[in-house]
Amino acid sequence: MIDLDPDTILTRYNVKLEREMTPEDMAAELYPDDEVLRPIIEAVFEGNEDEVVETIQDALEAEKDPLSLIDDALMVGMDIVSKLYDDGDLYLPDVIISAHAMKEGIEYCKERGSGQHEFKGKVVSYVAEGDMHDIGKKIVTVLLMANGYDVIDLGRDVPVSEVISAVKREDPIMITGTALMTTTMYSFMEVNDRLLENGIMIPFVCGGGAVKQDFVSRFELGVYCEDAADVSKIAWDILNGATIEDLRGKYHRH
Ligand code: B12
Repeated sequence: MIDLDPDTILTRYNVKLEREMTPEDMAAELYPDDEVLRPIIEAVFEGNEDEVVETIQDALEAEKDPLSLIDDALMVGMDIVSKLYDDGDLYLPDVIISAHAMKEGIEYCKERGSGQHEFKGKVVSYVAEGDMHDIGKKIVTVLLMANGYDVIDLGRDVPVSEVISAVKREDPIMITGTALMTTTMYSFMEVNDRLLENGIMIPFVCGGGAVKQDFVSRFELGVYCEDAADVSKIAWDILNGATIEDLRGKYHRH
């Protein structure tokens, strides 16, 4: 018989087995009273892209500013989804569906607004050269987007030179790299060296099945993180002045 620790299972899948309220009821308690914003927030929570656009149209008719709807409604909806996910009351696919609805809404608002929406910061995300495994990277990018970051998603099997060009062009606050194979993760070292050659000293946060802390600690810019949910916390720490050493101190296991 396999000796399973139930606590491990609950943590790993991030879902509670028993709950007294449905996620919808929990979300309803967090919705604001504003009768124009609330329907947009609910549509994001439900992950209904068409309804997100329709409710934004209603808000625009009620003279709301399109760009302000990004922070005041779309992000609020996503914050509720993130909170319930962090508490183990929603599944990851729920987060992804809501993030898509939010993204649709952001595009719609940006097309109709004048000026620029302010994201918290920009992050370049990619999967190592030669590696087709991109499910983890998708989770990382969705969680960053959900927390208000502008994600430049380079996709999978990304050559080192492309990562360096993107970083030079986009000037992000950090990079996230994913590798699922022991053969592909070595390209992280090359990225690290090329960044240093170019005088770029931003945190290079690495994760994915094959990657281990000992390996990432071997290159100067590397920060290891196992849990995708921590990437937005790391980004926030960077915005608040955390150095690579600080991040290693906080997120590495000792
Ligand atoms: C699905 C899968 C595939 C799919 C990939 C589909 C896709 N679009 O991603 C397909 C079928 C294409 C595939 C192909 C291959 N695969 Co494959 N595949 C897997 C499998 C079963 C699951 C991987 C996965 O998606 N896990 C779920 C995701 C969510 O996990 P994750 O990426 O690690 O991400 C999590 C964390 O690591 C973290 N995370 C991820 N990135 C980051 C980044 C940061 C910054 C942070 C903080 C966190 C973080 O967040 C996520 C959530 O917790 C694994 C076996 C396994 N059980 O792991 C083998 C596995 C990864 N594959 C393997 C191999 C060998 C291959 C092939 C070479 C097989 C072949 N002979 O053709 C090819 C390689 C193709 C290529 N060049 O990449 C090996 C790798 C062995 C190794 N260590 O090198 C594995 C381990 C299977 C095995 N046991 O042999 N594969």
